[in-house]
Amino acid sequence: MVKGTEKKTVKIEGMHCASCVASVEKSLKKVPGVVTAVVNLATESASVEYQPERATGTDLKKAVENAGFRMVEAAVSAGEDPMARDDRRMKEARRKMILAWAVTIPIVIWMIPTCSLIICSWA
Ligand SMILES: [Cu+2]
Repeated sequence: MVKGTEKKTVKIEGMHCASCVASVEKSLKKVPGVVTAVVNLATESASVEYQPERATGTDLKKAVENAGFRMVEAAVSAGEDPMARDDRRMKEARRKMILAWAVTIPIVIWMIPTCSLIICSWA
């Protein structure tokens, strides 16, 4: 991965075969700033790694259109890579754990003297 690049997955419409895939890839790779472009026919998507200061989403879109296809801005946005998603999930889990402890600890603290008091009064 080249430093300072961004990865984007976009949906490509209108591809039918391997030669369509090849022409989309070729066209995307010709865009200045695009480092790699991998097109997947089965999912009708393209993973593009590019330098955001040199290539924009519009450039990519134009390249796809020049090849004779349509590019749809995918639901998978640039910021939502799997790593970020995992990180968010972990923070959420940690928050839940802290909340659980915040509820449990006072109960435990309250229980200890109460328990020992009862046991003591029985003894
Ligand atoms: Cu084709």
